[in-house]
Amino acid sequence: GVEVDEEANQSEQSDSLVIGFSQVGAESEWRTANTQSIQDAIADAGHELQFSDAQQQQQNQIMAIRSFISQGVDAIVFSPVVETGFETVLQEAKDAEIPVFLVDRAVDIDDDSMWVTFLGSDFVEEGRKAGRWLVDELADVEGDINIVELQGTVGSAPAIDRKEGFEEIIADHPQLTITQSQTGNFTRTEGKEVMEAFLRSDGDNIDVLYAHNDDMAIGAIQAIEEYGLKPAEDIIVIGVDAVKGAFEAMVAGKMNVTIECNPQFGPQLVELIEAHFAGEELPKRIAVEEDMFTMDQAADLIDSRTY
Ligand code: GYE
Repeated sequence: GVEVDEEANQSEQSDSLVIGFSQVGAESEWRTANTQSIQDAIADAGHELQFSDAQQQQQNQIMAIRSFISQGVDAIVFSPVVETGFETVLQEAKDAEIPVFLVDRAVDIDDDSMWVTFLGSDFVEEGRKAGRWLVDELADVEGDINIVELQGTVGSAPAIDRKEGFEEIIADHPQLTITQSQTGNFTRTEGKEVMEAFLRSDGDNIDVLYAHNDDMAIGAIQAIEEYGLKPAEDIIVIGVDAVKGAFEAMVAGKMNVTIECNPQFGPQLVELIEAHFAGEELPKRIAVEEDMFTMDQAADLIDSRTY
């Protein structure tokens, strides 16, 4: 007969965690890559995942977290669609003694005892990188520069912070002005629609598009072409994320730069969860490291990109 090592079996079982993950949605290439990375990492580590897609609706996230609590999951992973309005449900998780791991997006809550750690990118710094790149690019250009901005989801950490970081840099350069700014909700469709509206109202005076993510930039590129202008030539196009679609647009000469925001932190997240259950004290804030890529680097790098 087959000898079964009961003890090894048992300890493997008790190490396996049930993890509830309340994800923002499936609004962008970034998000799809992020979901994949977290799903894979949890499966590879032998844990069980309860996955819930909120379709960018806060109400759905509150319901999902309540259902994780009533199921008694071991840990909750939570990427909040917006920064505010989650105090009550996070308090409920805390009362139920279920550790919460914030990922990707932050909440605007002072009491950081409601989560174990926050693992995500520095969105303000991403906004600054976009601003610095533009200031550099336009160093020799004289006269006023009109910038239109496609904001991410209203009230979300990346929309608030990417705006703040970018504005901080251009504030020192009075010739740079944001003339129109609206949300495109991080999607291609809305990015295109809002860019069409920007072009209709002031098409011949737009010098730069700053989009809070690549998907909106890609939608906007289509709007610019349909309007009869050349993206990246007539209008400088800046995106954030560094997804494949942005590399394709840069290789095609239609986009100037993308600021990296790395979604592939699934393995790092699983390490943190396991460290927590092993009794380790974790820092409250853990940053994901990232870079930025321009049009002239795109062809060399596109094949090495993993998202
Ligand atoms: O940049 C955007 C996505 O929260 C960092 O959400 C994330 C942002 C990402 O929809 O593409």
